[in-house]
Amino acid sequence: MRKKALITGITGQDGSLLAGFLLEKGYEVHGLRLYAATDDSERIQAVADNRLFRLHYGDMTDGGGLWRILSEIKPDEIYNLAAQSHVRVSFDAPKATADINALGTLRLLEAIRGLNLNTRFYQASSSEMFGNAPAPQNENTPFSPCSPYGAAKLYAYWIVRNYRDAYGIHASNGILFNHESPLRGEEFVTRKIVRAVAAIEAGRQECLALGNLNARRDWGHAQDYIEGMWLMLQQDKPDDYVLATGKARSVREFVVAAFAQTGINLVWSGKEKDEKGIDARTGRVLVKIDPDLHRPTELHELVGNAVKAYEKLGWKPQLGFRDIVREMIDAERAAFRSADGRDDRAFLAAE
Ligand code: NAP
Ligand code: G4F
Repeated sequence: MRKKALITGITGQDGSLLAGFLLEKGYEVHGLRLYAATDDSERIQAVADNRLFRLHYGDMTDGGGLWRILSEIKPDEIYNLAAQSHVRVSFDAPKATADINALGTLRLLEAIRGLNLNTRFYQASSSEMFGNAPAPQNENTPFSPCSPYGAAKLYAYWIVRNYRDAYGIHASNGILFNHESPLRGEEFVTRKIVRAVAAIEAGRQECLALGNLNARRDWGHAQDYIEGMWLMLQQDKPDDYVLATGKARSVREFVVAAFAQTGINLVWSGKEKDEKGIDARTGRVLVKIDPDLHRPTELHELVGNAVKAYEKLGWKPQLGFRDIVREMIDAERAAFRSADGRDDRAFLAAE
């Protein structure tokens, strides 16, 4: 019997990669797609024509719509990836973030319960839930979120555990640390950096404006993490797992590594808001600080311990920091070289 999966957040980085992964495994893949007046299906172009792929308009804030879609599809597996996923934006839109990320998860679980579906459920939980708990963080680290995004994700995490215990639903939390790819949203720091570096190299941008250079993140590759999500739903028993590489780098290190890919040796001068990243050869200022890009509360260091995922799922990340930077920079440089019209895009330094 062919398995059916429903992916919420299908147009996002992880949703689009997971769709390709599951189609390769022979799944029938359904995607929940938020209506957008401007076409946002670029990431799913590669799978759009597959006869086993189907899109459904829906919104995580619309419980009736989710109920109807689940009753039509009756999926074997649901991957709940839809979210307002930008931490900085969650400070500006805390209620919408909670409605989508926290209550949206509850709406899906309620539909599974109410329809009495035999569906396995994956929840995209986040290392942001740990806040500034001492690193390294694992499944037993106490949570202390320091953003509206983290708090909303923590509600979703606990409601998944509660529905698992109370109603026997096969529901698992993947507590994923930052993971990147060329498909990463343009507002996240890694993609913003590589886009700017390629644009500066092509003479299309003067300078890159950033917020906190000293924040440290455990950056893995999204393709590795997609497989981890799937493995969680193939287990006999539901559980919660951290997926991470175990190594953290600062935003500053990411910037230096990205410029190095284009042959630029970046050196730093000045302090705090006056700090600048300078091309050692030409003296040109390539990076400056924009205090508006700082967050009201910052999460300083995330480093995950994924031993449980290794021992129970056999999961181990294959790609490391250098691979990620290289692949992301190569993709941006290729976009400039290609004559597909992408080179007229605006490179805005806003977050
Ligand atoms: P992403 O690229 O921002 O994708 C989020 C998806 O959610 C998009 O398809 C978006 O649609 C959709 N969405 C937003 N609001 C919605 C709504 N009201 N109803 C239905 N869909 C809605 O995020 P990602 O990086 O792929 O991450 C996937 C999930 O993992 C998210 O839940 C994120 O919070 C979580 N996570 C990510 C990371 C990471 O490092 N990437 C780490 C831990 C956890 P539009 O494109 O139309 O806006
Ligand atoms: O790339 P970021 O926006 O990712 P952040 O906040 O870590 O969140 C991502 O990872 C979470 C998992 O830990 C996910 F749950 C979440 O959905 C998302 O995918 O920022 C990374 C760091 C932050 O410390 C931020 O303050 O980079 C710092 N930063 C410095 N300048 C910047 C900028 N971040 C952004 N987005 N833009 C800047 O200009």
